[in-house]
Amino acid sequence: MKRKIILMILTFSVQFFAQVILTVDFETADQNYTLLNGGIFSTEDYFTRSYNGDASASHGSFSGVQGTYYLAGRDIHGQTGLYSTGKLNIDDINVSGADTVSVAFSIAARAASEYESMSSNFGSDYIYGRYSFDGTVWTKFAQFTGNSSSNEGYISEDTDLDSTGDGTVLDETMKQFIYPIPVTGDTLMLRFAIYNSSSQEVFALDNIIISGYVPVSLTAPQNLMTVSVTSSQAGLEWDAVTGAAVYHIFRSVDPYGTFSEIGTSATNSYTDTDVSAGNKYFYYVTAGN
Ligand SMILES: [Ca+2]
Ligand SMILES: [Ca+2]
Ligand SMILES: [Ca+2]
Repeated sequence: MKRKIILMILTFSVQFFAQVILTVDFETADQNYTLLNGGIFSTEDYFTRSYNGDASASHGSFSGVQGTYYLAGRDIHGQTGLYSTGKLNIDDINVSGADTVSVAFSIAARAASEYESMSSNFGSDYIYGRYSFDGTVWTKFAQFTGNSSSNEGYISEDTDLDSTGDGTVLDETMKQFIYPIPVTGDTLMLRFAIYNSSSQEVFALDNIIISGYVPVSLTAPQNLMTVSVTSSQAGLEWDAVTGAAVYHIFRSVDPYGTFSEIGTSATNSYTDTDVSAGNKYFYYVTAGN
């Protein structure tokens, strides 16, 4: 009986690691952010870091809060000037090396009868996010507003950014939204603008997470070898690769032919049980995550 197994090893694979670049969760005051037009003007009139049970800022309890603190706004429309908007600024976010960035955050809005879309000049209610890499060109990436220019009981995501809400309805439970941002520079700036025009309307924002997707090359698996061979199976092993979460095993009967993936393994070994005596098999293994 003739058994012959010949092995080969292939190359590098490029994978993308998501890594958190910056978090603004409001658990610490003024950490990584600044507020414009912030303050507590009365218990029903504020734009401030707050928490459930805050006696100085009346908003009831929001559920799904990350940690204890969040940013809350009520009746933000003129404490520091006619129709002034509350702004949350996050500057100097170093995204160098990332191909793509995502911005995730949680948002809630208490039900009220006076939410209007941004097409209502005086009663409009909104929260939107913009980004810039150079500080001059700003691109809106997220928006929440009323669904019509007349009073409604809620605001929702404005998925097409046309100033009328049309998507997920906000309520008192924090909901997470995630937006991709194409990287065109090394330093990212974010702005959130919040405006609500009556004392009944309350917004809350929490847990802003900026993540980067960074290309990382995994090294090729080395020293692929057979550790056991019978007439019906071949046991393979190779050196573990740092950062690999899965290995893909490919096989062909012709070294110049088409290799097919015959299986995956979470560890640096694999047993091919689909072999028969008298054949040559060629293998390669790639690392992934
Ligand atoms: Ca928080
Ligand atoms: Ca309103
Ligand atoms: Ca819309």
